[in-house]
Amino acid sequence: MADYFIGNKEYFPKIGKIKYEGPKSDNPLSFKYYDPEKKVGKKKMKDHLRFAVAYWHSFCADGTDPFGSATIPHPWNEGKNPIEKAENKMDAAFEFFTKLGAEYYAFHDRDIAPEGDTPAESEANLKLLVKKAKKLQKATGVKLLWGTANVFTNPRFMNGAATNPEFGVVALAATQVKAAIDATIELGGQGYTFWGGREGYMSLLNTDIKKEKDHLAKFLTISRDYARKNGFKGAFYIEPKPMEPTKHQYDFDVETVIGFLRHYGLDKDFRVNIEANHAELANHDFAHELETAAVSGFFGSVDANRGEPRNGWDTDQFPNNYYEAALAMLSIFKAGGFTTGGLNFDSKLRRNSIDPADLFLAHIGGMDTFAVGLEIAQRIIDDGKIPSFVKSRYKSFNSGDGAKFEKGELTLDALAALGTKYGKTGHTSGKQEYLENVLNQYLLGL
Ligand code: XUL
Ligand code: CO
Repeated sequence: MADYFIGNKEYFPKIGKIKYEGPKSDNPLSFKYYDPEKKVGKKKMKDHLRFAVAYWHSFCADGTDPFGSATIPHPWNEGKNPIEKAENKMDAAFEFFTKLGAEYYAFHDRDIAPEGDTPAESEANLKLLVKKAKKLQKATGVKLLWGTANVFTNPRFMNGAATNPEFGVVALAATQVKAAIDATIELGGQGYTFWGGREGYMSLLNTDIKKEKDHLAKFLTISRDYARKNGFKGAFYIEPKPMEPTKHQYDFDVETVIGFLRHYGLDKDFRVNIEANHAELANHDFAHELETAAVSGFFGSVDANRGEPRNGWDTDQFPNNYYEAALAMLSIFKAGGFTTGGLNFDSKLRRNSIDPADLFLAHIGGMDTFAVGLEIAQRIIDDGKIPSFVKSRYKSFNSGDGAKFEKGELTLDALAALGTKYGKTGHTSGKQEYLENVLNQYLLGL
């Protein structure tokens, strides 16, 4: 066990390296489906899935909810001062990543380092912890999927960060974003995420939407320029979410974000980081958001979690739905798979999951779910029934007048004349139930 911790203290002493033991294993602390080295199609499972642990949920969130205080013990919070606590937390985090076998992690500036009294002090704290993270990354081989800045928790951001009506707050947000970009570059991060938590509005009575969106675009443009100038080669992600905490967020869903990026000329550098629970809040399927990004070339990364459909807020539960994961992986395949991105568990334990093992069990369940999803998606492609059905559904555009229409060679007059000639057509079944049965057959035949 000692092989898997590198700090001064072992934080999960009863838990060793999590191994693949197969679906028949009775050991809860083992993978039933996720077999990192197993080849699926052309790549190993671990290289398809690129799992990341979200620092904020796993090491900062303590079960607090609007009605009650912390329930989940965090032994790493013992320390003489905020810096020592942050160092302990980081030791615990890397012990966890390594024992779990997640090759990536993601953080906000404030997750890894405490805020100081001034921007300069905050930046110095961050630099200190980045130095430690660099050492731990080197010692463990764990890599940074993406970094970001928390510009939504501090009360100063109550009216927004980049979209704040007060210029001073926009400038203060810049101190954090600049330092978080520096940290991401220093740690070899493969992406940098912007989740516009408070970039939206609560009431139109006090809001100038045009100004706020212009400011957001300006802020993103200069952040990109700064990062590129300083050698950042990774992807920038916008993470869509329709609401919560604001009533309406500007990055509502994937289609909205794509329109925004194109309008402001940011479409070359920015991609989307799609979160399952956010898709649900926008009244979309997770796969709808992935597919929308895939077909437009905007697919970047994924925040893997699930919501509770009957609650209607961002419950950030660990994913456990094989059906949804299979459809998600199929859309990810259509996007060509991950390049800079990965599956980041933006998921948190329930308030009453307070055993140290629960954090492992939750991630094991999420990883197994996507391993199954991956196998099913590969099966859909290899078997070919579903993709070839979709292809044949559009075959009337492959030649003749249909092909002419696609090439823009038919005027509306000409098209209407053809319609008159065709007369009665269009009575072809969409076969949805058949296709759903095929998908179920793959799932049941695991
Ligand atoms: C909030 C959310 C964030 C982002 C990063 O809903 O998803 O944790 O992923 O700021
Ligand atoms: Co997220």
